[in-house]
Amino acid sequence: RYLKSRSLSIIGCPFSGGQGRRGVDTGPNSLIDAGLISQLQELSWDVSFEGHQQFEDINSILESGEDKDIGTMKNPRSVSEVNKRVSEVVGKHAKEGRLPLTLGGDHSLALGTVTGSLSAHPNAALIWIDAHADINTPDTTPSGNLHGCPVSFLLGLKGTDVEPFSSWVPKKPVLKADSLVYIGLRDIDSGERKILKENGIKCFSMHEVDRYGIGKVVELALDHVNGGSSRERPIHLSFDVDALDPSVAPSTGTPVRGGLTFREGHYICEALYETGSLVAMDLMEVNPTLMADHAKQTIAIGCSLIRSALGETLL
Ligand code: 4U7
Ligand code: MN
Ligand code: MN
Ligand code: MN
Repeated sequence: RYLKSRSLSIIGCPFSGGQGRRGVDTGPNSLIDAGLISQLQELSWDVSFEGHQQFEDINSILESGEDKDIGTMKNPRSVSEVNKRVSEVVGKHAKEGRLPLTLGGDHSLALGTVTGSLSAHPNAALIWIDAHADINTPDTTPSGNLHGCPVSFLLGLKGTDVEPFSSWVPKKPVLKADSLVYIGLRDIDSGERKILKENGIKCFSMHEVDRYGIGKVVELALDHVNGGSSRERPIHLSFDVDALDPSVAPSTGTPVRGGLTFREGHYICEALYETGSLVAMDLMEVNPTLMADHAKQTIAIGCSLIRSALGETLL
């Protein structure tokens, strides 16, 4: 509906500066090595992949220790610069009518991906699948890790108008609070809980998944962003693999027990494909160096979630 044809661009983002554990920067290449490109071609997508983003210059600043904290924020210059570039490349592909599929990398990258896709589809809604809300501001973050903060920047919340981000993040908020919906939450910080309440943000935590079942939850989530009527609004799907239970996807930096099952995760992706309105997808936080005995399993699940969101059917 919003894409020129069945075409997508893979944007590999080998970056880990939004959090403290090395290895998540190898996620994108692991997904490519596992055969993601040919798997998507088999689903009759025209896949373009021009190699991973080159963040060597930024990553060397990161490693040199020169990127000193600004207030609470860790690695602020690296995270800001990477996201600025990501927003440009995602925006470019989206404006060409292709679906940008971003492979992370840590979830701070979603500041760039969502800013980019919304520049092409200003009316898009954001569906955020995660154990965490990633809505801390520089004032509320308990860790200083910016992978816990991208949503607050997208909404332009108080405390996010800070350098170096303010030099490029649009002054007018990228997203309105009612255009966002979460599924899978189970680890929310107290500052985040307050933000979610004050802004009336729609959340389907694991409690709601248990109560209603995943089918109903996805239906309610789509109703929320579409105002109950049609299913036509463009959707950006940002999928943090830690939304899945750690027994299903162990190789990730911030695992939380009590997560989505294998099928619940895939169901969400299948249902979003069925809307015909998916315009962008992120698959984030795969860290093959953690629980390395299970890295293959986690990578394979990353690929299959993507396939489900891009039209793989069971029958
Ligand atoms: B992820 C946390 F305090 N909320 O801000 C924080 F619990 O992208 C975790 O969802 C953030 O993996 C997790 O550091 C970010 C913490
Ligand atoms: Mn998470
Ligand atoms: Mn996340
Ligand atoms: Mn994580």
